[in-house]
Amino acid sequence: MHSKKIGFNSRLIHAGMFDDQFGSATVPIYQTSTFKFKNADHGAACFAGESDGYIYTRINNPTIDSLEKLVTSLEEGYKGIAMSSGMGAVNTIYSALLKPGDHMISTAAVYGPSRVVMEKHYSKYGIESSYIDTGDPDKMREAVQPNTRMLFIETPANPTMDITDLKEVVKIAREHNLITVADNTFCSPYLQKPLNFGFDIVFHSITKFLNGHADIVGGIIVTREKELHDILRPMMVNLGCNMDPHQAYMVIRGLKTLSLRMERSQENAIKMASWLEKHPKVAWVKYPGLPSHPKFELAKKQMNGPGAMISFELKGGLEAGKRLMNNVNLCILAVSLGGVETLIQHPASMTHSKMDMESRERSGITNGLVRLSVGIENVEDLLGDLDEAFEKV
Ligand code: LCS
Repeated sequence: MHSKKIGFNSRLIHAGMFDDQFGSATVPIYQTSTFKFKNADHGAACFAGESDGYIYTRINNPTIDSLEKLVTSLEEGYKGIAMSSGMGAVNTIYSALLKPGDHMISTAAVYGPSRVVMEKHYSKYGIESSYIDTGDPDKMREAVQPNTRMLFIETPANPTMDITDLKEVVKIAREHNLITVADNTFCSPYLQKPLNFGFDIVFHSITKFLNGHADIVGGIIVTREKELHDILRPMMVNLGCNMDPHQAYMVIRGLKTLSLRMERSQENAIKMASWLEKHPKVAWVKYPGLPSHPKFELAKKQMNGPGAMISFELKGGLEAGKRLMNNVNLCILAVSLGGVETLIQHPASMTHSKMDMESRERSGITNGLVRLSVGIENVEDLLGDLDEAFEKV
């Protein structure tokens, strides 16, 4: 069932379902690498795309199909392509849609590996890229070159929480005939649907809010039109970054509670962001739900809520960051995000510690920056944990 007529919450439960032979009320796991053809002609028809029969799990699989249909329905797109990871999605997009001599414009604070793989590896094949403040449409226009082919946006960006105006991106892309790609990992389709703004491609690290339980790694791409899907899908198959059926089942299960999880995490995040903003050891808080966020009004327009990700800057810099990390108990000191458990991390001493300070600061990763992915625990317990940890800072 892929119906836009039923509501978002109903789609979370039903949009991935299909009629299996035993009438299972949940999507069955087809844990197989390969599928039996009825005969040689059937095999030939499957390969020719003239039959929708299954062939081989790297190419297609009913459980993975279900997840693809489900997320496509949530993002209101044409079709989905599930992946082994969010980076699988990034690489499928880069390698399928960019060729030597092309140029890509990307958000300056884009997820680190999305930039590293482009600058270190795709550059070897003559693909150029610029990393700019995509929150400023004038800067985006200035960055467009005759060979620009793609605008690759992450909003809110990880971990700076910078917000890009989706409508402006599409406007600029249409002026210059560019492909638009949105990393929607921080929002999930519960909060933001870039395809409805005219984006060509939306993708996720499914590891995060979509799965929501910090127990699998995966990714998914959804396109608005058939044309790009037909280019991206064979690239995923040939790169071999397919999802596994069991992994797809886990995500389908996790997705059922996406709205409930997002609502509860967001409720906690709103309280925590306000608490942090008043804390004497905090220099500033960047959360789309606070009027102090530079794009507060835009966030209200293009997101259905401020979400569950908060960044804040400690007055005490690097040392304060380490101390806070070493003294939390309930908040888990770990990378990743978007699960039911609250995670805290300090990019300068953890994920970005290998970057020199100047480049880090240029990307907005300041010494005292802390990122919180707020979960669904009792908020008073989370605040109590932070309060105790702050005392040691
Ligand atoms: N895009 C964003 C915005 C991400 O946050 C991540 C992972 C990815 C893409 C890549 O997805 P993956 O391959 O890991 O499924 N973000 C992580 C983070 O912030 N900490 O650990 C991973």
